[in-house]
Amino acid sequence: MPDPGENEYGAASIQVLEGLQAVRKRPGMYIGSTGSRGLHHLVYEIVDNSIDEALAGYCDEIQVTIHKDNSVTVQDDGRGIPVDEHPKYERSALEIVMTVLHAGGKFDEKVYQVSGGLHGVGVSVVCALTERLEATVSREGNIYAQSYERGVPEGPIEEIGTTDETGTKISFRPDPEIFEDIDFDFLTLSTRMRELAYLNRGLKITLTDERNDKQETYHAEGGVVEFVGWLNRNNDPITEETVAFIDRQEGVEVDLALQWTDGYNQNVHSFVNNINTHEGGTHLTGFKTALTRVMNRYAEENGHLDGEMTLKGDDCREGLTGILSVKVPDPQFEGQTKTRLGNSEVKGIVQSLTNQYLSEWFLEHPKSADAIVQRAVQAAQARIAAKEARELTRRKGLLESTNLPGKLADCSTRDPAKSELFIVEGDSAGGSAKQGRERDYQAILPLRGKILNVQKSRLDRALKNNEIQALITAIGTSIGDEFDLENLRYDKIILMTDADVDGSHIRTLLLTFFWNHMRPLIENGHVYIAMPPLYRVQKGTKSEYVYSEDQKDRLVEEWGGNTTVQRFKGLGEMNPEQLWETCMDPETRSFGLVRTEETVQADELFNILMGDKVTPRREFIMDHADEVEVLDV
Ligand code: 28G
Repeated sequence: MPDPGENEYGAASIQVLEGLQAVRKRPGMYIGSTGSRGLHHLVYEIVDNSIDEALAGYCDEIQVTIHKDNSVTVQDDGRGIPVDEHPKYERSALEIVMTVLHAGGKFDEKVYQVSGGLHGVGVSVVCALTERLEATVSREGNIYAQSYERGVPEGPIEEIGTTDETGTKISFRPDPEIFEDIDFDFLTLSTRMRELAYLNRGLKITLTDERNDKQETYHAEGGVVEFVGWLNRNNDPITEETVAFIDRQEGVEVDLALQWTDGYNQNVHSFVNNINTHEGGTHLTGFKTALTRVMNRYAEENGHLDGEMTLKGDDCREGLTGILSVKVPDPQFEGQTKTRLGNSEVKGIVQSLTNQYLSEWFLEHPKSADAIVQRAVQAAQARIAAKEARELTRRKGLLESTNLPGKLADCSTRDPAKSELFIVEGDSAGGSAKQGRERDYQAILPLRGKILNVQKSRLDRALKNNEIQALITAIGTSIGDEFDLENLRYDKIILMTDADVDGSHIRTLLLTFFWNHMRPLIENGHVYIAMPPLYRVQKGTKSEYVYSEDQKDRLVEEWGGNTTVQRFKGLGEMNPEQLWETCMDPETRSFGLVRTEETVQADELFNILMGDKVTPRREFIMDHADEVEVLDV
């Protein structure tokens, strides 16, 4: 062993080990978390490298495989990571990429740097956080391989065969010492792989799950146009054609596709260098400004506007499904989650290109343009009607928390940080919850029957619905533009519905309402789902609540004869004490937090669950029954 520090090799070794230690000691600093997000991020990080190779024009197929032991293999048909020896460090380029922190950034001249969010931390970070990683490179006629254990090479790079193909294959198993759980979720990975295929036209991505023999291939020659078509597959578009263009100005590539539907939601997603810019940014602002201007100009010139009326941005985007994907050489990401583009020059570029292409498209497709603009005019009329309805409601004081709904059993504390609101399905469960609760900090709002499906109606109608009014008043934040988290009256809002089909429908209706009109509640982690048990199994003095059929059968078998099984058909069948124990007592209750970081996935889900078409909904629920659960909690 050479004296560390004596030569470049020794110095480099120390640097590598220090880097490795740093990553393993504080993994969250590099991949965001050691939970499910961080885990999936390992795959994204590796796939990003294949995508870079595709963007460089050398790779057109990526295969991702989840193996039975939760190891994952990613394979591409690019040029293969270089393997030549670095003269100074006496090791291969492959080894440097795999073991030196940020090696990528230093000597890489990527066309599009991915420095946003957590992306682009480098393969070495993944290597350090895996139990074992195997890299196989095919290039210049040979196959090379090297393996690493928790980031440390098991041996030197070896030539293991010959080939006439080129590419890179990386297999790894996440380190269970680092991650809370190493189970990969097919829906999470497939959503991202599909998105990547749509964002990088022509690229073929295959995702295989060997745990249950699932396989999906994503390949879109039409790019974002097909993305929009896919997002709208369960909607009714008002025009057959999709508005689309792709162009580049001052090194910035802009790729846009738009299609309006007869629904009421905006479903526009923006991306920078393949990263979903959840918080928007200059590119989105440029697009929105141009869209509003072009539509107003067209409406004006073609006599669609009465009197003083102008179309606001939201009018123009009602029912719009769109993808804006830009590629920026040196992106500046800002915002809480580093998903807002800050580069000021991008605004003008997107605005001028959108302006130019959209105006042209409207001229060439007058029928479609008329339909699109008339739709926006209707939205503007409805907006004005909704404003009047809201003012009326406000005059009556219906949305103010000074006018709390009669059926709310409020808690006594006035400290929102300590308060919890249980939204309970049905009066009978509401009664039990009122008896069982800790009235000091727990409030109960019983809801009767089903609330209005807000996905199918505009806000003016929603506001006339009693259950919705009660909900808004009790929560205190108001809705939409007037939403203010400061006025939130409860830190935790807990949806407590029956563990059956109706219960899950009501839960989804409530979630849809929150998603559409009080989104920050979900984004800031204030919404929870109570998980009531299905059975209570008892033998003598011992008893246990169980949450599935399987679990019940197992327990009955394990405990043997003389067990009694109580089945809860709904919350209403639990007595106050049982309800307290299972759903309300902070010491014993089981909850799921509603999280929706994947907004494409979330919009999609709400759309399918609450939209007009019944068949896709049924199919979706059947196909993804367990994932709907996972997504909900
Ligand atoms: C399968 C899982 C993940 C990759 C490549 C290809 C090259 C490369 C990767 O270069 C940086 C830049 C040039 C030395 C580049 C091959 C140029 C020529 C590449 C991947 C350092 C690394 N030939 N494919 N990196 N080079 N696929 N897939 O990681 O100077 S990473």
